Amino acid sequence: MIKTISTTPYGDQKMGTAGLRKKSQTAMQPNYVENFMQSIFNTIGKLDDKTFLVGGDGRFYNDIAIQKIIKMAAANGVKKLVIGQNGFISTPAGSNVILKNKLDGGFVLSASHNPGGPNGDFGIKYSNQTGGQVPSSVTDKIFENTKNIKEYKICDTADIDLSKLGKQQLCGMEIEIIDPVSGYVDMMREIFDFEAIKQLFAKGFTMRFDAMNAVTGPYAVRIFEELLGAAPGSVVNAVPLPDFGGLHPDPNLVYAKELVDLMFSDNAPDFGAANDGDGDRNMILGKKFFVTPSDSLAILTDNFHLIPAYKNGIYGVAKSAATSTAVGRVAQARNIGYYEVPTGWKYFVNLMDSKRITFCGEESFGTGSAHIREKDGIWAVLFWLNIIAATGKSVEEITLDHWQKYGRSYYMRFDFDGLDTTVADKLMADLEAALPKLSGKTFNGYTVSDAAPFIYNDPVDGSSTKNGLVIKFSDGSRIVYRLSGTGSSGATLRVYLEKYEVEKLREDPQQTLKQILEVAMNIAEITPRTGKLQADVIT
Ligand code: G16
Repeated sequence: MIKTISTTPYGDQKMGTAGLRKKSQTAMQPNYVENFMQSIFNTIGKLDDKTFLVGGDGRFYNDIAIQKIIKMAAANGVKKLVIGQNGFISTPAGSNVILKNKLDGGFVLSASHNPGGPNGDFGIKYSNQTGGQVPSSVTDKIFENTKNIKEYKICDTADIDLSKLGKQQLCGMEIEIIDPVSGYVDMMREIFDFEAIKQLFAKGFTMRFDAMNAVTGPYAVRIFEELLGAAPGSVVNAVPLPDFGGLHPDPNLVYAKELVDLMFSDNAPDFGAANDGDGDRNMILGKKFFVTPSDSLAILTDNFHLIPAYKNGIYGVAKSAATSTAVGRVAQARNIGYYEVPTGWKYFVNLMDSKRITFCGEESFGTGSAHIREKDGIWAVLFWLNIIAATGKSVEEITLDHWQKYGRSYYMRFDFDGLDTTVADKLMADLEAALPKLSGKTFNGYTVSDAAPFIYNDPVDGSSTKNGLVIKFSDGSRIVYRLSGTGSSGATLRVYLEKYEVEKLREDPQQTLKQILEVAMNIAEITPRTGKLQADVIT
């Protein structure tokens, strides 16, 4: 039943910030998924003692791609696959399955927060035994393999029934279908004070969780409504759909519009949250109040002692370079380790494995801890609920307390989408070349104190990574420029702005950052080079 099929390479199968992300139509080309998966199997080498996880966020084409992966794994001699029932698993739940069961890695089929459907995006995230996504040294080898691939192996059988829990066999490979929700729920119960949160809801606390028709719906209904007692209907858009019901499952102020409109209305519940397509991102809202992901990381870190799993202490904390410096002030005050890494959760994995950090987070709506090796949307929501239950304070009060204690980093991200890749690459290259000449110069009253590419030297494996360009000003303000690594076509220029204030704590961020935005646009010549007068998406 095992067949070897001839194929020809595609030249575009390089993984980005988090796995392979492509237009669904690209991924549906003949042998596209097969070439990519065979290249991974070729790169791993010996497979007869390996067990992998397979699952995904339920998006369009996952059902077909998962069957291909199962049949190819069997034909390549993989020992066993552990598969989420009906092909579903969230990215954090998948990381937990890999770690708890000591698997050799896994494949989560998701393009994360990107839209789904025939005209949306498809993706594959590949993790190793750490439960985190493989480092660039491995993705580089896989890419090389994709460029030379000549054949792939597949077990020529009917599709596997993924609805029945339990074990079956395929071409000599063992398959185990698992419930994707229960193990994750057990882990959350071990970390947080479910009793305290239950009492909070029993006293009439209200919440709205928007699952955005993506993978977290079943997890959220089970945890928030069934176990913690949030009112039925608190979780909305709770049924995962292949096209996310037309939603763009990116939990931010722009795309989670329905939730944002409710939370800024007079009918707002006490607490609002959303997760993304595969459940690793989160957005936190209070009544008429938004918490930036950078502030959220700082606030969670400062309140670690309120959470049962962390109350005896944490190792340290890390953020991506583009994320605001708010958490750095907490790390200093708490005297814990503090690290800055390139954008991409995979860069946190060595720091967690070597017990240098417990918490980490990014401006791109990701927060997490060393309980797994991926960011974790529901974990962040539970962390906030646990703080609220322990302090009796609202989201706004908790955040204000934090700013009063540490000052506030006004922070926003401006995305210039759909750029020609040549134009975007040249903009970045020219800007990098110009950085050395910027030091000491003053723009709109802001004097440059330092301007350089961000370079990360991993303290564990010694690898060095360059990602983004950072301009620092003498008052502590910063501009960071980088190109997104998660798009499926063209280029997106991200411009991250930050200004630190200790007294003016309740200003409008857009007003506060207006002048630095002008500086950022001018220094990088964004309008003349791209034709864009303003950003397409502001978060
Ligand atoms: C991925 C990575 C994150 C990164 C984000 C944005 O998230 O795991 O670490 O911050 O992409 O990357 P970029 O700015 O390159 O688009 P996800 O949720 O898409 O897997």
